[in-house]
Amino acid sequence: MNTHLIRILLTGFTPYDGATVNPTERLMRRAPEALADIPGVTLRALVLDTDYRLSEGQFIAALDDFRPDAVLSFGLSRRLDEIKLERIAINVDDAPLADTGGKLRRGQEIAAGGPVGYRTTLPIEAILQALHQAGIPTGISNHAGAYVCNHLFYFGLHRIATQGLHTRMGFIHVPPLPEMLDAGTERAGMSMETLLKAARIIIVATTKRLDASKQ
Ligand code: PCA
Repeated sequence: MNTHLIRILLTGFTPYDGATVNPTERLMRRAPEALADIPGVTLRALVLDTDYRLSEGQFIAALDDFRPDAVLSFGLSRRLDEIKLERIAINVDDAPLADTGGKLRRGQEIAAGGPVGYRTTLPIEAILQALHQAGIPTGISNHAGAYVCNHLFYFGLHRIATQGLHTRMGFIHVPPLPEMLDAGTERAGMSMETLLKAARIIIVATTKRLDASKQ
């Protein structure tokens, strides 16, 4: 029997841009209990500040302390109606919106002289298929924006690469919760129950790939 537990770090973000809710923060609060029964996995869930600088230190602390086999980072994208599995992180901070610390970044490199981009190290095609099989609206995206989510995605992959770690990492953007949408909208949003179900499927698909690559 394989008694090795796969260590998965889940991250989400605090509300930003004047909102009071970020579904990914709520997902982090619910996940440890709701997803505690996934066999072979030990989980840690972390809420990061939506702040370029603070999120880096918070991420490094968890990476060093927990030493995850995989990091699944979640963030909100208010315009989405489906989950987006991000394929590429880019080496640029460039958003018209300041972070929650009040910092505005335009056209700035994340890692000076670092590669222009990194590809996700999650099996996103397998994850996409598993989510579709469960009837959860999902797509693949080639651009995670250039705000704090892409920042964390790039920063994390760069850190993992430069430290020579085997940790896999990917980023998942999620739609707003139904209650975050304007009254009368035709959009559905995505419920916390669906988000939890999706997180479970993503964890299981990632774990399968990690198991396979160890044999
Ligand atoms: N979404 C933002 C940052 C935090 C979050 O949940 C983004 O897409 O960059």
